[in-house]
Amino acid sequence: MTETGRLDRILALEIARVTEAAAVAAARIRGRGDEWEADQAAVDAMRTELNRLPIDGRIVIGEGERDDAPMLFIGEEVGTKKGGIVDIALDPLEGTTLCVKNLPNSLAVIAFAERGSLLNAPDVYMDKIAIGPDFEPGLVGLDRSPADNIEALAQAKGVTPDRISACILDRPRHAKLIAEVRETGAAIQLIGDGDVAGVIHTTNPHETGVDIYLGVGGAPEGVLAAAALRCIGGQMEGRLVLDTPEKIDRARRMGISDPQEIYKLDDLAKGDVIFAATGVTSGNMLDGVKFSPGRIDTHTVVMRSSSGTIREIRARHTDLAKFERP
Ligand code: VTB
Repeated sequence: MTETGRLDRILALEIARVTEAAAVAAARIRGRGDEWEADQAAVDAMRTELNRLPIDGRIVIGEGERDDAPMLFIGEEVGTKKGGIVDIALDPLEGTTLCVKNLPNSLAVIAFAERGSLLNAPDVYMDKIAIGPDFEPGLVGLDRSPADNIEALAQAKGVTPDRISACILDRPRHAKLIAEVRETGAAIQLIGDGDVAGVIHTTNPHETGVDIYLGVGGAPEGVLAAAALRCIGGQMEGRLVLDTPEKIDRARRMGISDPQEIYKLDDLAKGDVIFAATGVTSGNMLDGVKFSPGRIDTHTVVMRSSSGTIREIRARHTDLAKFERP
């Protein structure tokens, strides 16, 4: 952190190297069906790059708890230690299945935040709702029915509900939600995986066709998506799904006392946040990694909450040795 208590501005460029490296490593295994290998390649590459950064970093949202995740586990310290103190949320390969099936919208994702400003979420499910910027605060919420939320959004947009499109993960657990949304007349974009992208897509309905994100996905992905919305604008709420005593206990040990709490965007990610994502497979926000002889192209978005700047970095890499495993 700088004297002003904010994240060092230089990190807003350095962060791109981290997601680029993870995306390139994962993209080499794209379409090959091996989820474990794709994940491992992305994790290794991200970790190597993180450890080159001049930060004193601590992972708060990572690959899992230490025993289940050999690397980039919650609590792991990364960076050279010769720099600012940051908390880190990461998913080296968000949408692993998408990557190994070569389907759209798998991403390498990371967020840096001031210490203590990201929700320390256990690796459980989270019920989520998100819409883009420019709506009155509290327009939609998890305390209301899907139909009420769709109708409120339609009214605010000056359209009928059949002009609204919701993005929902295609899972049996969402059968009721899907039926309720369809009942309103709204369309649904069902996605196989990748709800970080799904939430971010609400911020640009013109390009993505997504007005609202609804449903239950991973809590870590919820915190990452919130970090992005803090930078772009938009509204989001999340509620952890703590449906067993064991999960309630795990959450309590991570400092969560009310298992029913509805978290607003600022509860999920507050303070200064820098977010970066590099496309692994092409999607409607980012192009995937492109390989050609002697050259690799990557497409990254980097955003910062304190300035609201959104940078797209299309990089053409010709020194390919930097992507070789150490
Ligand atoms: C979502 C999605 C992820 O997990 O969070 C999902 O965004 C939720 O878990 O890409 P289930 O697969 O158990 O429904 C992913 O699909 C994978 O991390």
